[in-house]
Amino acid sequence: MFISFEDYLKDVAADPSLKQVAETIARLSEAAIEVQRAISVGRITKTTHGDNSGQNASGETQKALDVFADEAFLRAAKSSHVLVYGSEEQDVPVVFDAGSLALAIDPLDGSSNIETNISVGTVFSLLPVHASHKEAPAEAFQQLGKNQLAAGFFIYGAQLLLVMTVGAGTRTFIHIAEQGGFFLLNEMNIPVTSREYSVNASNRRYWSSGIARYIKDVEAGEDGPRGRNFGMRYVGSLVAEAYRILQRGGVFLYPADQRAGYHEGRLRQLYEANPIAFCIEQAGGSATDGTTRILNLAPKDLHARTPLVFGSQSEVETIAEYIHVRSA
Ligand code: AHM
Ligand code: MG
Repeated sequence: MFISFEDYLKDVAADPSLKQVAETIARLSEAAIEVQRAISVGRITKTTHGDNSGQNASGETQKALDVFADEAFLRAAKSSHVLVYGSEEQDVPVVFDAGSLALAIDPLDGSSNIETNISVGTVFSLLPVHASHKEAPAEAFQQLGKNQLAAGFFIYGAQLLLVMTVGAGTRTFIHIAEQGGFFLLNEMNIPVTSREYSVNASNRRYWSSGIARYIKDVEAGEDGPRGRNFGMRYVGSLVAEAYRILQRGGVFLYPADQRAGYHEGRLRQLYEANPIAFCIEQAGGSATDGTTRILNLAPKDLHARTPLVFGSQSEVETIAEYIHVRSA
């Protein structure tokens, strides 16, 4: 028998400290269905596809679908228990009238893949707003990632999936339109060891010596110091890489590099690294900035970046050893 998302959320809401979290995630899932519908019709609707709409806070070009997704999740946040909404597509956090939660969100991750029919997604993180944040709610984003109450991501791909955690394991739900909702698909469990890595190797010449040596050694396969063959997969959509790793193990790296603007890597701490790290850890994996646990990193501002390494525990540890050895 299938367990519906509704029933699962009822269980979550039985814990009074998570009731508002459960209700908020239910609203986010409705917004995700809206976004999935917009994606599925492609260029037929000009309001959601194609034309660039401007620039986001990081100076990156916004696509129409970035803006559409941001508006859909902003409405969902406003009509649930979110007091402050911090989005990749908004320069500064948006504060509503009432609520007990801070939502950090990348409304449309991997948007460079939209036209190519490759999976894109939405990544979200829910933090508590404490009494001490009431005067300046955006300060709720200054908490460590380990304070997250819930985190997850939607994947708009061959299937509409929701991967999420409230700190008691990581689960995947699949949307079945004919049945009118999401249903539990899997409890995720990342294998400890792996033979698959994921990195944008075109940046090799900008990497630190530790990262370059790690990749050189996995590429050397059974003839090299690692003594076994590895495969490589890189989609360019964080949600797709994260889900593949949750399913079958592996390791993902987006390290810092020497390009201007990449000295802290590419991915954003609050709405990419933190939520992915929470889901990965809750599935038995690890997530670091190369050496330090992501969920213990001192928070910087809303749009700050961090190097990100996550996946099978033993491989994440091996990468930290390469970084330590090379910088020693
Ligand atoms: P975005 O939020 O602007 O879409 O950027 C994040 C994306 C991730 O999905 C992906 O892991 C990474 O950027 C790919 O970067 P690159 O094209 O440098 O390999
Ligand atoms: Mg993103």
